[in-house]
Amino acid sequence: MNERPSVKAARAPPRNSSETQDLPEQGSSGGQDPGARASVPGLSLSPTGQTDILGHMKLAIVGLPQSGVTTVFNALTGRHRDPHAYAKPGQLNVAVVPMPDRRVDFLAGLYQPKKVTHATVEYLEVPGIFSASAGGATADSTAVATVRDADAVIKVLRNFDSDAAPNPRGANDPARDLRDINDELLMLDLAVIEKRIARLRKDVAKPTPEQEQNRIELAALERCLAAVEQGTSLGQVELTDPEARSLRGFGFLTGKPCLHVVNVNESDIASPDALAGVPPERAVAFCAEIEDEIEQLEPADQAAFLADLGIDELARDRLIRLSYDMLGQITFLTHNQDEVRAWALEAGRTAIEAAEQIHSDIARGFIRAEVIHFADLEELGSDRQVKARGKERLEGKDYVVQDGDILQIRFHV
Ligand SMILES: Nc1nc2c(ncn2[C@@H]2O[C@H](COP(=O)(O)OP(=O)(O)OP(=O)(O)O)[C@@H](O)[C@H]2O)c(=O)[nH]1
Ligand SMILES: [Mg+2]
Repeated sequence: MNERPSVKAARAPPRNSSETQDLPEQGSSGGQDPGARASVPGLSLSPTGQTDILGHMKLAIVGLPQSGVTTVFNALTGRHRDPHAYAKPGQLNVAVVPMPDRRVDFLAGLYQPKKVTHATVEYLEVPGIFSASAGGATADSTAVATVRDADAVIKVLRNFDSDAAPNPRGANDPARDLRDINDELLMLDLAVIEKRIARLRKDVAKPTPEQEQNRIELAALERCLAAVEQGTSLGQVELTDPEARSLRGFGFLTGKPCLHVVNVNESDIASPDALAGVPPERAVAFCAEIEDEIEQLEPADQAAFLADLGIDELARDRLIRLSYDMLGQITFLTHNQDEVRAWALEAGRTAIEAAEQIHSDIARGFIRAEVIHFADLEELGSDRQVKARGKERLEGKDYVVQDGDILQIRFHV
């Protein structure tokens, strides 16, 4: 039996209804064909053998017991304001949240559409992967499968004090916790690698149609095994394209990009020591209680409040932005009289791929893309001005879409 989850299963069609309805372009009808997303031409692989991100990013939130996983999930998703939706202990929780984007707000103000749709991010709260003592993977298989299916992992690291909820590990030490989490993830990957290698070593000797493929996979896995045995995460293993492809279905936990949320006391939120030794490039100091207070303020008051605390951005927003950057996602925009909409797209994708994201009919009948950059529209104030200054461009199928492009795709079906 093949233990690997299939690539298809790793990328189910989007779950939120707003992604499956309402074309943002004129002249077509019917809902989106979710299957069409799988047929985007020119799919590329990330070096870690991840599947491609079509639709929105899925971010799995994990952490040691009592590190604040549930609190962070609730703050990121606004769940705590709905008592019926409150995440229960031990429960896998999923929420799709809109990605804040001032460009969408600007376009909505300008065009006054009936509907405004932000790009989205999916957060998955994954409880119970790690034991309190670390060292032994006690993971339940559903939780692990959920992380394998995610595009990236958010690791919650405890750095807050609470008499009511003392740290089960004694003193706070987020850098230690991160090491222990990574060790457990390595153990989980190791188990999968060893099992599969044992199988492949038998299969590779057989002259089957899969023999060549088995050889490639075995070579890749042996390199992975060596890395894991040295404590190196699989994201750092160099693989050829065919090797990476052969591994993409495994969803290796240490092969996934990750971000670190250091859950801090309110008084430490702007402290230079807040991250306590966790590498800063991919880390966010987070205090769920303040996040919540600020989110409920008017936008104008939010800025003042943040400045008061000595920070310039909500941790929630920074986290989404970091996730976008880390996963190489950009945003393009569309509008018509009905809807202004932001779409996430992998950097380097072309106009025809953006069209495919919108609707397969639009891609099929693609004639050209009329492109205005958001910065030009913002500066000049109207489409008419942008066109009068010659800043609108006509682009073909192979045009590489840029972050902030506003696309009108002309198509014929
Ligand atoms: N003071 C303070 N308490 C917090 C903070 N974050 C979480 N807590 C408290 O710490 C306890 C654990 O938080 P949870 O969010 O339930 O942590 P968890 O990781 O989901 O815990 P388990 O799922 O039970 O392992 C709760 O009592 C929270 O109220 C924080 O930033 N500051
Ligand atoms: Mg919890």
